[in-house]
Parts: sequence; C-alpha cells; structure tokens
Amino acid sequence: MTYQNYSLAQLQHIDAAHHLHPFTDHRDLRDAGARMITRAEGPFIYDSEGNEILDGMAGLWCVNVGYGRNELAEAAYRQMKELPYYNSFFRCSTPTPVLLSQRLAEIAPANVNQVFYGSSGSESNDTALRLVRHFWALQGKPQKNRIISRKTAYHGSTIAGASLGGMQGMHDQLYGAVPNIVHVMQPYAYELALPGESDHDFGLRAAKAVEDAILEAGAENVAAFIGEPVMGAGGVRIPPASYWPEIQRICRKHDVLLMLDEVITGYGRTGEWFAAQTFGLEPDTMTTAKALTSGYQPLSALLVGDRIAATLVEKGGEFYHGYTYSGHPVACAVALANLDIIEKEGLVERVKTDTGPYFAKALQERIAGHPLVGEVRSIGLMGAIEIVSDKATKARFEPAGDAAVVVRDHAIANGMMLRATGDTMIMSPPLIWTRATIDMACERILKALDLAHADLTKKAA
Ligand code: PXG
Repeated sequence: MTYQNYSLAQLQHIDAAHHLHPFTDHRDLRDAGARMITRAEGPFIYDSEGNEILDGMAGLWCVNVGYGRNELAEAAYRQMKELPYYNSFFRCSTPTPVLLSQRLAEIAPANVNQVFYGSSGSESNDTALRLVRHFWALQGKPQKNRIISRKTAYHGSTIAGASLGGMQGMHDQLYGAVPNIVHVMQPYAYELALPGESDHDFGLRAAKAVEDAILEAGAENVAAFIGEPVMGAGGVRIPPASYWPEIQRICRKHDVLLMLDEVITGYGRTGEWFAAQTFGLEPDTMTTAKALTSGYQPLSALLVGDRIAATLVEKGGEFYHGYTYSGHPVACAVALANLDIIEKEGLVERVKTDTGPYFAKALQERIAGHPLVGEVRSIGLMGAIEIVSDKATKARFEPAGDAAVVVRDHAIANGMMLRATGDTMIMSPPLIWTRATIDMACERILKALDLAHADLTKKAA
C-alpha cells in the first residue's frame, strides 16, 4: 500500500467520502477530519504528521504486549503460508485452535476447560447468550431464560451485545432488543453510594439488586447473570471487594449461571490471567477477545465451564451456531505466540507485583490532588480519573462530558492518548509499561489537566 503518496488532507477527504466509522457522529468527524495513525512501536503510536503519542489505551484495551512485535508478525506469516484458512465445521479441525484451546484451559479457572471461537467480543457474547439459554432448555427448563445484566455495562455492538449491555444510547437505537434481558444498578460507589455508606455496604447493596431481580422474576425463570468483572467502557468502575463474592453466593443459591465478560479484563490486565482469578470466581462462561492476540488479529474465545460443556456434549445433539472464522488458524497462531510473549516476559506477574501497585501509587500521589480530579482508582493496569468542578461536592462541569473531552484533547496534543467516557478519563495501557513509562504518563496527564483547568475556569468565569 502506498498511502505515503497521499497527503493527510487527501486521506481525510477520501475517508469522509467513503468510510463510516464506528461510534461516530459523522458530521462532526467530517468537519474535524480524522487523525491518521500510520505506525506504532513499543508503547508509542505515530500519526501521519510524525507526532509521537504514548498509548494509554493499548489501542482499544487490546495491545497488551505493545506494538512492533516481530514474533506475532512471523507467526501469522508462517501460518498463512502453511494453511491460511480452513474451517472447523463438518468434523474438520486445524492444529492451531486445538493447541490454543488446551493452552486457554490451562490458564483459565479450574472449572473452565472448553473454548468456542469467534472473531470479536460481540460475537462471543452472542454465542454465550445462545449457549446459556440452550443449556437450560437441554435441562428441560426452557422458561429459565431471563438474563440479568447491569446499567452502563458494555457487552458489544451486535443486537445481542447491545441488548445485553446497559448503555441507554445504544438501547434507544436498537428498535427491538433481544427479549428477556433486565438491567440492574451497577457497583459504582463514586456516584451511587449513599452519604455515609461504606464501600463494603455499598457492594452488598449493589449485589442485592441482582438478587432482587432474580426474586422478582422467580429463580425458575432466570438463566444467568452477566457482568464485566470491572466495567471498562462504562468508566473503569471497580466494584467494592464485597461485591463479587456476594454475586457468586447469590447465583449459586438460586442456581443462576455466572457469565463473566472478560473482553477487557482477560489476559493479564488485572494482574492475573483473568479477573475471575483476581476476584476468586468460578464462572460458567467467560467471554474473552482483544488481548488474546494483543489485537494483532481479530479473535475471540468464549471459555465454557464444565457444567455447560458436559450438558452440551451429552444431551446437546447439534448446536446450530458457529462462524466461518470460528477457530481461524492464523488468528489462533498469533494468539499462541502472544501468550508465549506474555508468559516469557512475565507480564502478568509484573502487573501484579510491580507496575500495577506503582501505577496505583502514582495516580494517588501525583494525580489525585489536582483541582479537576474528584477521584482516581485503578486495578492492575486499568485506571480512571473522575473530572469534577468541585472536589468536595463531586459537582461536574456543564454540559456533561465536555470537560473530559477538553482534558483528552490536551492530553493527545501533549503526546498522551487517553479516552474520555462521560466525565471520566480512562486508561488501559499495554502491559509492557515500566515504572518509567508510568512516570512519563503522569507528567503528560498533569500537563493536560493544568491546561484543561485553565480553559475550563476561564470558560466558567
Ligand atoms: N465486551 C466488553 C466488556 C467490551 O469491552 C465487547 C464486549 C465487544 O467486543 P468487540 O470485539 O465486538 O468490539 C467489548 C468491546 C470503548 C470501547 O470505547 C470498548 C469496546 C469496544 C469499542 C469501544 O471503550 N469494548
């Protein structure tokens, strides 16, 4: 490809003429012109104008081993030459998904040993939804099909993903959601805890909302609860320690399956291979994608617990579900090479014992005191900064969401890629970040906060 022969203005013009972007106000994009990212190396991305930007989002929560990994390019090249594609339908298989499945069973919680592949988190959540409902039908309980999810959850953008998710704007554009999915409160203490309520008590109250929904529907009608161990796109909302053990207890008590969406938290993000291990959970399904290949290839893996798998194998007959690219050999080869890197470089352990704690301390000691910052929080290498106009009252700037965009734009202009969601800045850096990278990020974030503070107070005056 010879994009170098095109100027930025030309590429932006063609982009506007022919390319509809995801989650984008197209009028707004056409007015502004897209930033063109053209290459990347290690923790940095570079745009067409030569700007170097530290990637605080690991692409979109996925490039856990960083950019420019020859091992991954070579794994794809070798596999493409040997066997670029063959399917796993009709009693066929290919070696890379076979070996990847074994590897995933090794690193997953003990009760999780089977894998169903897709190409995206959304697809695998669709698989998960179909699988849990089919499980109960095979158990002779087809009416046990209601799913409990949470407001502001993100489970993808297909009709099933958006229906499972709890994003109001997405529901407004569904024009007919998948039926029998209900959404309860999210464990977001910063905004939802009552005055004087401890984190512990708030966590139990948020879990009780799930039990209330089960009792309201009747447990005999409830198939599963689905949740991201830590809400990602919703704003890195980290539940209190009391939340997940209570959710697990409630699910077991009412024989409701536990579906974890680990699309963001999987593959080392929270300092264990999976957040299920961080929180001590035994899920019935675990949706994973993104960092499975560090984003070098599109691939998702729905990890399936023994209870569902045994029923599917023994009572199932044919499960009428699957994708052309389920178990794509090239994507699976890249995933295997990616897991090799994570393991060889000890990245999961490093997040747990070194960079994760250092990141938490840096946010607390250097960022939390800034006048625009209401709270900082992190787990492993995912973190959030709440932007407020008044630290004491937690008041936000008007209109909602604009202040975080001001911070984000200053951050990018100063070489730091951050994401703004509502009034929350979120971060999910590659796991290759070192203490020095964290220091560099903090300096750039502080500078962006100072510049944004000047803008926002000038505007308010
Ligand atoms: N579940 C979770 C928890 C996710 O974060 C998906 C499912 C869907 O995955 P696919 O591969 O179908 O996109 C995701 C995706 C954001 C952002 O703005 C987050 C995601 C996707 C796009 C944007 O933070 N997460």
